[in-house]
Amino acid sequence: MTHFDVITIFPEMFEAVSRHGITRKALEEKLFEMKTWDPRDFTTDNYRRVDDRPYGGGPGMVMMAEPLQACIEAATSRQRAAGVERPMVVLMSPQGERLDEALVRGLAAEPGLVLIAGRYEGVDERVVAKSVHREVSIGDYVTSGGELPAMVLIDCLVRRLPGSLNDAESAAQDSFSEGMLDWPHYTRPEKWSEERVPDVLMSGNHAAIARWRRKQALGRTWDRRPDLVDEAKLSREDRQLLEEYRREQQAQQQQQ
Ligand code: 9D3
Repeated sequence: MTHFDVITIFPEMFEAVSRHGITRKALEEKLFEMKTWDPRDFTTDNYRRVDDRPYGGGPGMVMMAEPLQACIEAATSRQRAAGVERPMVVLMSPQGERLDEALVRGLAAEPGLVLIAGRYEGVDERVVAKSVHREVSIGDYVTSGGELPAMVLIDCLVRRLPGSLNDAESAAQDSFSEGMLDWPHYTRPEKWSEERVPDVLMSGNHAAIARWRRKQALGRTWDRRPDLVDEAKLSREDRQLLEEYRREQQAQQQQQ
């Protein structure tokens, strides 16, 4: 069981995780648990303030230390009570380490995560120094808060939990194509808008289908994301497939 405690002033947003799809099913099957904590519930003033102006001036607001710290402590206490000895506190932040599958794998080894999803310009740095173990960004673009990034991380972690995908094959396939883009997919009808499904997929020849798919995956990765392909590290078969893909592409372009 993985424990997620999420600190957010918009707990309803996390219904995107708890009420839909694979994550909903995994939650129902108790493969993980998720609890949200609202810093507003840890305020002591009449206005339930969680943000204030930045010292030094400038635009935007900063999440105040006190309610946030109280929230982190409540969340980590709950995790310890649930048997997580050292809950890892992760701040979702544009300044964080960029999320990729290697980082997902690393975080998947943690029995419990306390995720802080911030709003405003940022959180008081003294809380970061005192209580945050890691900072994670989902990429070099700006979202309106840490909630969507936190949900991206939770989703990536939950789908890898054993029993999470209805299809054990999907997981095996993910590893077959690890570090590569997908091959093209087709379903019925066989002919649509004057376009037919590639013959090999209709052949029933499973070895030929697997070979074609791997060739397409390699070729498309090479075309679209050359940064993901280290040609020196490819097996002889894969180099052969990539070579075939390029020849076929050239032949096709000459036809047009
Ligand atoms: C120049 C100041 N901005 C930093 C890029 C301020 C700012 C904008 C947006 C501060 C926080 C946010 C809200 N986003 C996140 O908290 C966030 C985020 C993101 O914007 N992109 C990618 N990953 C993440 S993780 C958290």
